[in-house]
Amino acid sequence: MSAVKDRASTRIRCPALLEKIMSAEDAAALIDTGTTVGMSGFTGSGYPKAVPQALAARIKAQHAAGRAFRLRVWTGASTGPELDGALAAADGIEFRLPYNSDPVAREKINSGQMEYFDMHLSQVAPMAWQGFLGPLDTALIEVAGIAADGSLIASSSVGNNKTWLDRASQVILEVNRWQDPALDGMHDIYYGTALPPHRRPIPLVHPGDRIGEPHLRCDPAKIVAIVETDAPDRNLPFTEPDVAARGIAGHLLEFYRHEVAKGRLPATLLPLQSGVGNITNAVMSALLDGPFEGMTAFTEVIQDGMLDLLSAGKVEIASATGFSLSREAAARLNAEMARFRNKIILRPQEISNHPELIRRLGCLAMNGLIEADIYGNVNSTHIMGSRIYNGIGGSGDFARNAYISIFMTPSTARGGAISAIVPQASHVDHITQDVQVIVTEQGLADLRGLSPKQRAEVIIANCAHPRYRPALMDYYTRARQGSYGQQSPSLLKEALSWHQRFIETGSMLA
Ligand code: 0RQ
Repeated sequence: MSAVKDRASTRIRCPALLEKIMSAEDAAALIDTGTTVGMSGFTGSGYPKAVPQALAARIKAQHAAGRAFRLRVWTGASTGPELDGALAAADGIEFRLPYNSDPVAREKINSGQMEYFDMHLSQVAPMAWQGFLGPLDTALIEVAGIAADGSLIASSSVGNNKTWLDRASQVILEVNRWQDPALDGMHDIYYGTALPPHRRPIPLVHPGDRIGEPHLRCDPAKIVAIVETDAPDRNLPFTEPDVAARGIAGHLLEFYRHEVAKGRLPATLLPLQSGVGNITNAVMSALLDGPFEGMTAFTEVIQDGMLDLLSAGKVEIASATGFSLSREAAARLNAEMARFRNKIILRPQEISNHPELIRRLGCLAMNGLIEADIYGNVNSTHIMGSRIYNGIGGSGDFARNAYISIFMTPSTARGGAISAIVPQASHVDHITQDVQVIVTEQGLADLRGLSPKQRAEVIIANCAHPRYRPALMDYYTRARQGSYGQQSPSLLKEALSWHQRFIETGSMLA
């Protein structure tokens, strides 16, 4: 035990807390069936890694003994296989919120074995405070260390940790020695949020503003267990942008150049928000080679491409709530932490995604989509209208409030069997009013100021794949003749027939 304490003491500087150190199995035993656990973690960073696996083992043993054991799980956003994957595989999650990208959990959701509440990421903490989500029993939070005064040094993501620590009846901490100790000082935890009618303006007017405290507060009396870990975040391999992603990035850069030339954007652009994935990395690479200097980012996640932009000095400061890096980029971040430390600020997700701040700063929102219809309604979440892919994440927070809301996608999916541009979206996350620009490798549709019919013509002409363009034009032309109304012409019996054809034949092509 004393050896454990000695090892821990470099990261756990508060002597009074050393006696709380225990094994992951002992900590997992403190979590009961039927309770709600608020976990740290955002897009694969800063999530607890040991206790969820011990919990999964406990759940399996309980199930084998014929006893029910399921939890309600709240997170920041997606976590990793050691958390969502392990608990879902053990059939231990009864209900989960918000964003998920774990394939095992996705399968449980789509087969009806797990309830999933997909919500805007900025709304999770406020709704927890408003009491809309029910009580929170346990906060299970990864930290990079514990300061001498008992305050917590957050890990590689902040997510909803502040709220979980404040709201939970008991707290379990994982102190992960893999996380770089130099993360200390990178976080900005704002404690000024309140419930209406006591809300005040959030005093942030630039992505680089610090408005809070470097550490998370935590009532030591609530800490029931501290578990030491030494395990990496889920660092996915970097995928080189493909031809379509590079094409999309090219069109977008051209659009930004044009907007600057027209005087509608400053030469430094406006704070960038970028979603996750291959296309975003391509856009970041294009920005690296592009003409814009002195940029900033007000976004959710720092990806490899953003690190390159920071490193090159093209982006001066990036505000986010967590990292989502490849293994190589994570190693680079750790090696050069001293340099990046002053250029990156990690905030609670209710601040990184706050509508008030996104609107004030005038963010350029760049997100992926699954499908868009000819009128510019966007589906970011559901395959064929009913199967969840990931979730809305922060895309809605940014899309509605951005200076320009941009959605990007390859024009086809599944080897060309699916058109990303369809007569009618099979599910809508972003209504046409929240979508100003759509970009595919075919081209860019600037929808600002256009009526639905004008939008349809531009989207079909500029964004649809040539293989699907004639069929879309044919549908639209007939809808203009046979529709019940002419504001957004549609043929109700036919509008979703492309999706039905895919389900029946494996292709949207007739
Ligand atoms: O399926 O995984 O089975 O191969 O959808 O598609 O092309 O790899 O796209 O990784 O850029 O993700 C919208 C999902 C795009 C993402 C979405 C299938 C395709 C593939 C993924 P497979 P790609 P990307 C910041 C902002 C919501 C959250 C968000 C997302 C899979 O951007 O989750 O924006 N967005 N958050 O085959 C059927 C179509 C399809 C399709 C693609 N039209 N029909 N399947 N696919 N288009 C981050 C956070 O909020 C945390």
